[in-house]
Amino acid sequence: EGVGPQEYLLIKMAVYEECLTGDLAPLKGKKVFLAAATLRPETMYGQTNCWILPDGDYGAYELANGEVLVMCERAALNLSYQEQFAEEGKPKCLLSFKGQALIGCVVESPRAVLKKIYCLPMMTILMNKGTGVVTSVPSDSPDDFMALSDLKAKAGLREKFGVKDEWVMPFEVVPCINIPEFGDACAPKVCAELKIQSQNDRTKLDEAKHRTYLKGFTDGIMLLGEHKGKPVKEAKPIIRQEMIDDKTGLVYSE
Ligand code: A2H
Repeated sequence: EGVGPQEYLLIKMAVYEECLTGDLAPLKGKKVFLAAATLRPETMYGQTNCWILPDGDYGAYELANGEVLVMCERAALNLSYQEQFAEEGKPKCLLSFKGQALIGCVVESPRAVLKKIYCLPMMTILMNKGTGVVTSVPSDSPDDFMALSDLKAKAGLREKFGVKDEWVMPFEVVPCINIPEFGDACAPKVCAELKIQSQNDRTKLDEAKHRTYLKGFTDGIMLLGEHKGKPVKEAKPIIRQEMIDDKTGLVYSE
């Protein structure tokens, strides 16, 4: 984070047709994707779920090619200047809704080993950054690991947001990168070392992020996928480009 623009890859998570009901019913028949902004495309093998802010404002925006992307309005406006939409500065919004409408939705996400990815609530999503949609890789992201741990540990939290046990309880981290200092899943390791209590433990989570983020890049080795065995610093730009080429990822700057 700094003064310059941040360049993300938007991961196109395809919404299962049967989830386009209720508030989302007007989107039936469209190809709908949740657009998750990430800086770590090489971790996509380890996705376990997708994070949404229940109270956040989201929209479904139609691209020039007819596909529909779900994100916050600010991101859609930014993206409209980046050649994805029919009209620059005027992203076409088909539907607006609160994040809660997406909770329990199932998506299929590129590169993920798990085929069914559930949308779950995360309280710490910032709507002024990225798209407001975050893909969860609890093996390598301390924030993701703690948000998943909170949902598993707190029945009241699941109940509050209408989260069924079976959307959460079966899911464990999917190790996708080895870091010699931390083993096959750095986030749970560092969260335990720092005795992090919840997703709201901001100071410690920032420390955990600092301990793991750079190391994943400099020392990490891929454990899954076509680039298994390669160092992350070699595989990361290749995976990023492969996802752009096969259109499962979109470059997005803000
Ligand atoms: B990262 P930066 Cl495995 N609110 O992707 C909160 N967090 C958000 C967000 C938002 N609106 N938009 C994106 N993010 C997350 C993977 C990942 C990420 C791993 C490890 C570390 C990591 C899987 N989640 O980020 O503030 C997204 O999570 C640590 C920095 O722009 C995105 O990349 O630097 C990252 O934060 C972008 O954060």
